[in-house]
Amino acid sequence: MDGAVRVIGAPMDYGTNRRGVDMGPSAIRYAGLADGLAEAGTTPTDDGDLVVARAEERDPDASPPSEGEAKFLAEIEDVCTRLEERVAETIAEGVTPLVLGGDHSIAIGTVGGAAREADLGVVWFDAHGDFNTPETSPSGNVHGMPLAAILGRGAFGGMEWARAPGVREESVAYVGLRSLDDRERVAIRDSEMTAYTMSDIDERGVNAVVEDALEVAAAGTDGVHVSLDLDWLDPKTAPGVGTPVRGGVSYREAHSALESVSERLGDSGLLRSMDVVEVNPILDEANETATLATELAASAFGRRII
Ligand code: 5AB
Ligand code: MN
Ligand code: MN
Ligand code: MN
Repeated sequence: MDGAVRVIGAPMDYGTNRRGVDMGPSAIRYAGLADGLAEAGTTPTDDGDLVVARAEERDPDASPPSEGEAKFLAEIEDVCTRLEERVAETIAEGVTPLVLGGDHSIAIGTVGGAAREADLGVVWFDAHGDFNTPETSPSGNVHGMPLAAILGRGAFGGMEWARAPGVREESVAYVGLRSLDDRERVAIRDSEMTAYTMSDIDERGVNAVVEDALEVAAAGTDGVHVSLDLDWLDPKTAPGVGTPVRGGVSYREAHSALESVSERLGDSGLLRSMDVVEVNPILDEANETATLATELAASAFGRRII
């Protein structure tokens, strides 16, 4: 893909209880991200990382979350609000933002920025639905809630910073779901989103499913945000994630899927933004998952073998 890509690191782990995803941006860069993006034909620049305080630096007097509350929500609001600004500025300059997580709650900021003054479609590559609300979450972890936040579900309906009015439910498509909580499953079924599960990939093959998901997200929108949670892949291929679920896509299927992204969106300029999240170097094996994240981002931006 021609064009400028700006890497933005969001080293945040407030949204999960497995510490270590805050090191994701470093690990992904170290795995050769800039070279991969250049090989894809883009002109990459690196905007560095957002400043995110470690959980240990948090005010010890702050009250812990109680039942039905999202953990670290004020901290996540602070980071996502700043990220949203950076993403919106980047797009306004005609540059495509590639945001490195961090846990998946950073997508609230990325999508918020990308959906500013635009109708945005979203393709969500994930084992999980990330559609819990503070009321339905079994864990209180906000990385299981970003899509509900973006769409203003439950308590998020009253949180201006979290909602992205430019995203309509019918423009959101999941690819590869295989782990949903009970109330989350009902909420997804009752929503206007399109949900392709691993069974759909088994039956139809990954390319057909991804084509359809991209069609859903691109129809009637100004561009598409691609959110890649590394736990979308099988844990044998991507071991460095905090919430692994077996039965995910293979190395080749993942590459093929992200190559479809660049084919369908890259040439037409419809890839508006992307985030790569949930890489946890503490749980990884020799930076394997970060390397995979790097390769998949390069595929999404158009890297080919020949
Ligand atoms: B991820 C779970 N549904 O809400 C919850 O990795 C897991 O961003 C969420 O997809 C996984 O805590 C969040 C049980
Ligand atoms: Mn996720
Ligand atoms: Mn996930
Ligand atoms: Mn917002």
